[in-house]
Amino acid sequence: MKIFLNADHHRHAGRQEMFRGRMVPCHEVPARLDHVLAELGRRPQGELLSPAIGDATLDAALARMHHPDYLQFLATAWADWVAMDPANAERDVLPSVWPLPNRHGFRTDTSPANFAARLGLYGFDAGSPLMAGTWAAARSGAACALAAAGEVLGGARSAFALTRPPGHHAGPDFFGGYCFLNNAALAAQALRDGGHHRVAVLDVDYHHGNGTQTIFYERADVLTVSIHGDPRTEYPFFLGHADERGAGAGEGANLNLPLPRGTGFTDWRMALDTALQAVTNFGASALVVPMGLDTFEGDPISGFHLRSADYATVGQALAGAGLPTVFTFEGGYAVAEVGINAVNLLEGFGR
Ligand code: Q9C
Ligand code: ZN
Repeated sequence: MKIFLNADHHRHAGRQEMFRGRMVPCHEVPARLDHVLAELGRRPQGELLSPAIGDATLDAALARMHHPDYLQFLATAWADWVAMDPANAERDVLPSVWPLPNRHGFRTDTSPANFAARLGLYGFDAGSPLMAGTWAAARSGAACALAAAGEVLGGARSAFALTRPPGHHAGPDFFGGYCFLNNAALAAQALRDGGHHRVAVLDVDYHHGNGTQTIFYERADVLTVSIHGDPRTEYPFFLGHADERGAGAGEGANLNLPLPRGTGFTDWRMALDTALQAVTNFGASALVVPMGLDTFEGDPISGFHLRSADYATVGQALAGAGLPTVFTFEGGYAVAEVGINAVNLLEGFGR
């Protein structure tokens, strides 16, 4: 399969994230992608390419998945942060104050002028640092997702957007969970625009794909399915429950398969079969797989127990859907093993 590599990914390199009241080193580090690349060097799965997507095409695609005010916020966030105080340039951007919705006096139509307040409008956690290169890195990553979709539209069986920061937690107007632009959603929309009438997104990351679900929640043409740690105990906590089935025209076009922390491959694999059956029942003609490898037993921030060899089985099962497939690189924080696990999955899927 063709692999679209985000050559700008190093420009997004967070230093610290807030965790339980203190700053800890970031989990979502450039070395993650470098390990995938190194493993692809040992076990090549296809040609490595740079995306050839013009700025105007990219901007148009971004504007369809994200709100213009949010994109504008991301584009100028670093400059606005430094403008607050030149000393801020020494530190990454993190929100620390949020509006409480549904409280008397809260109005979404008032836009605060203070940058710290605007940051809290768009960012939903204090664990997703943004820095000088985030916008450039995220944009190039979005281009990788569009290029991968283009490859599949051109007749390829599969393509892989090898990029970071990841994307599945990014919604129409929010960032969080280390994600800024929703690469999987961009790929799914590109597949729709390219002529696939029904597209499915099957998210296998440990964390619920709250951004992707939100983007497509009221749409009948894109099925979103996610297998993830039960949000009652697992991040992102506030979305991802089994009773969220879509709304309006999208009623029935969202399927959440939450599993308890501690789930091993036997039960996870059964959920995957349920997910694949839903994709088949939906009648999708193309598939997007946000490929998180944080279901791995050695993942430092997650709670499933998949082993490295299991990812080949996952790849084989995904191939069984028989659909042209775009993969996007999402989570997976056991840095030394993430390359092996990713390539096992791709190898299991086949070229
Ligand atoms: N500090 C993805 O896998 N932090 N995002 C959880 C530990 C957020 C994961 C609490 C985890 C986000 C793409
Ligand atoms: Zn994750």
